[in-house]
Amino acid sequence: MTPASRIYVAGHAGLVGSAIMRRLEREGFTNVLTATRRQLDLRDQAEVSHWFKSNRPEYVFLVAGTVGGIMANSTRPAEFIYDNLMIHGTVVHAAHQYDVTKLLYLGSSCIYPRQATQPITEDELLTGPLEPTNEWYAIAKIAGIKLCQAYRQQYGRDFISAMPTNLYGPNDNFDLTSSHVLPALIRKFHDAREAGANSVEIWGTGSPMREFLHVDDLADACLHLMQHYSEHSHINVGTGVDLSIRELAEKVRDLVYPGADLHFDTTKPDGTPRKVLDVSRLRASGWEPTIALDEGIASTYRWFLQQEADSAERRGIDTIAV
Ligand code: GFB
Repeated sequence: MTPASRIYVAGHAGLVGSAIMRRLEREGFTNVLTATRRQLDLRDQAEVSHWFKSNRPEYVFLVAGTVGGIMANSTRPAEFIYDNLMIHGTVVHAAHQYDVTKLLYLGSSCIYPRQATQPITEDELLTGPLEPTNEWYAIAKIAGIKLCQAYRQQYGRDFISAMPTNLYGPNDNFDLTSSHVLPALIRKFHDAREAGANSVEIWGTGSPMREFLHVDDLADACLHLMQHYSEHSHINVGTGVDLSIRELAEKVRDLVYPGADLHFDTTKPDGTPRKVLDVSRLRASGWEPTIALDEGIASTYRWFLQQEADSAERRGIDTIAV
């Protein structure tokens, strides 16, 4: 990639896409292409092919999709499988039709079997049954990997896949019905503090183990892989370090609302018991994360507070205008 390369970020407004946009801007890339949902329905091959024909991107970050936490995944299976299958198919196919130089597709660590050997190496893919709470999303994400490999094999395309662990950071979704655990915990402890509540409800038993990567680290890894990785196999992106949901909740509690009690709601699902990635292949390629979890949670909470303040200010202005 050169500073003038035409780079398309599919999904630029999301958690990952917005982090890639910040990173590209910081690096001085001047020709970054985006399209809003209203301008381009990524599930529609005719629209996507037309957009590629008109805009001719040379590099594509395919980070668009319908995403969400354990509850959204288990209650909206049709959206999760259909939207993601279609988006992966249309964008990969158009990238081939219009001769994209390189495409980076982003999957998810939920592609691996529920009982995968930990830490999970790339070779664990398709070695056992998936976790039921996210199998629809996982099937679509696995199809995305296979699409890249098929176009690579049949047409010699430089399409690569990266599998990130659980992500968090600015622009995350803090809506409790659809969010992942980390933004949900920030929202819950914050709201409990505002309401003066004594305890906060945590879903499940608190024993599942998860690994968390700050999205700015992920964006950095994506640029690194776009520039230095060109293999048939997908590659894991994470820290290689995990902690229990209870430990995570305690961290967020200590930062946001010290003294609050944790109440575990065991009627809610735990999901996969453990999901920590083996990141030796990524490390061997010369990349390491730099944002420690405590620091990342603190900066994400500062971002969240700023959003809350901005939206309160907007509501105030609206009230005056009315
Ligand atoms: O982040 P999360 O929704 O997704 O949940 P997964 C992680 C763990 O946190 C689960 C627990 O054991 C949840 O039960 N948890 C505790 C909570 N309190 C909460 C809460 O208030 N909200 C949420 N959301 N969780 C996702 C997949 O799995 O991982 C996606 O569903 C995707 O497909 C993503 O792959 C990376 O880690 O279980």
